[in-house]
Amino acid sequence: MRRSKFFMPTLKETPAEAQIPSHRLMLRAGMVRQTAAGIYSWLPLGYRVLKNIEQIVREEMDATGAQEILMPTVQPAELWQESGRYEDYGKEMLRITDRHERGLLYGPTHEEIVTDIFRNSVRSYRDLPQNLYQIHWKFRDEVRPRFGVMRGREFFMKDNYSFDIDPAAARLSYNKMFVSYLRTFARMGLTPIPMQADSGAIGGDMSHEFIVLADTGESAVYCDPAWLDTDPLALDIDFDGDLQPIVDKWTELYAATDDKHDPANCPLDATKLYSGRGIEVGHIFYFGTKYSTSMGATVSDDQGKDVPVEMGSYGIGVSRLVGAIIEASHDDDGIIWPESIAPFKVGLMNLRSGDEACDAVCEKFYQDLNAAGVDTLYDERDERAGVKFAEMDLIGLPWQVAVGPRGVKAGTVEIKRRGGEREEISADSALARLT
Ligand code: 5CA
Repeated sequence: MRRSKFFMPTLKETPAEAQIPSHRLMLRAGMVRQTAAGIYSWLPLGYRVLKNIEQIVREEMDATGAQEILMPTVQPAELWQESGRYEDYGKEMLRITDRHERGLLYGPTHEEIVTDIFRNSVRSYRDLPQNLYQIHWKFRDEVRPRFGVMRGREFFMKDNYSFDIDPAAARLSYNKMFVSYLRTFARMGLTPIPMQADSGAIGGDMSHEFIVLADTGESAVYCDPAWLDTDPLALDIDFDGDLQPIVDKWTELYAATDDKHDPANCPLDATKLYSGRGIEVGHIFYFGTKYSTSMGATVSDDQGKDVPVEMGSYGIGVSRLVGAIIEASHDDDGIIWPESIAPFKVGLMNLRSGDEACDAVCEKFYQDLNAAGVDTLYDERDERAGVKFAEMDLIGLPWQVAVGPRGVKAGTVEIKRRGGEREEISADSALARLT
């Protein structure tokens, strides 16, 4: 992509309304624009990141055997009256009346819809287990939307729902999601810490929040420092095997948010405890037959008896993750994207646009990167070098390559990892390193 053509409305000034680094940086880098309180439009740079995160979430969901569906954002009120949550949900639910005076709502979550699909489609234990997911918009009319996409009113979520014949099978489904979440967040360069949690408005018996560490996080976290040395990507995981040992290994280490942490009952000495701040990026729930009983979602078991299906639901804050990753990875100059989700891998800067030799080296380098399938943002504008360097640091691409007249004469380009040291090497070696 050529910078002169790319729609990336960066800001020089720090927007006054933004209180935390991710919100400031996302606005300054032209990733998003606020359309209304807690409601954002995603511009090309931000949308690329959102899609990369979505794709990692999708790949990890597919690896567990879950299947992707797409449910409507607008839902009928009747289904929520059946489950008993229509009144309970309160003012966070955006209620809509259509021209026939029927009650609709913009979905804050999808347990009711998916339970309705299930009860109309599945009759027998032979069709279980099932696990259905979607990646889509939700709306919650938060009292205080803040911190940009981290606490929005409209936000992008991966939500999935498991259906099993009995509690033991439901536990297997829960474990799959637990382990899959560890992998998902680790692939984004994050350190995920699962914590036992309350099930709140979703309800149920067992629940874990997945918190990632970031200094500006909303929750205080206390945990065994061993958490910080565990690498989920090093685990050999077989989703058809018994995952209980992995879940046990991860949950026997101490971890709690401040509302749960009780120094008097903490098994670790205060001096040995890691304390920091974190952001909730995922939440999983096992709630048994809460919705299947109230909504009549039953299947016949192997004795021919009708039983309510056992369910769990599992959420990942996909749009929140964009902010969370920035909170976990930035410096004074801007964002530092992990390579797995970066909007482009390489930022190529022509430091003397219009100079024949520089233009020729840059054009060839750009074409070679494109031919090798390396996503590149090529800044060929007629701008000062300082402006280009500052913008590249702000938008945080993993690699920067600068081409100037001095280097071109010497047969070199300057290559730098975002946040690392500059190196002068030949254009060919630079290309080899990036492809
Ligand atoms: N039905 C369940 C699981 S699908 C559910 O809705 N869970 S949740 O309420 O915990 O939301 C799942 C995830 O969505 C949260 O862990 C969080 O990362 C994200 N999320 C929740 N509220 C917001 C919000 N207002 N803005 C951005 N992300 C949010």
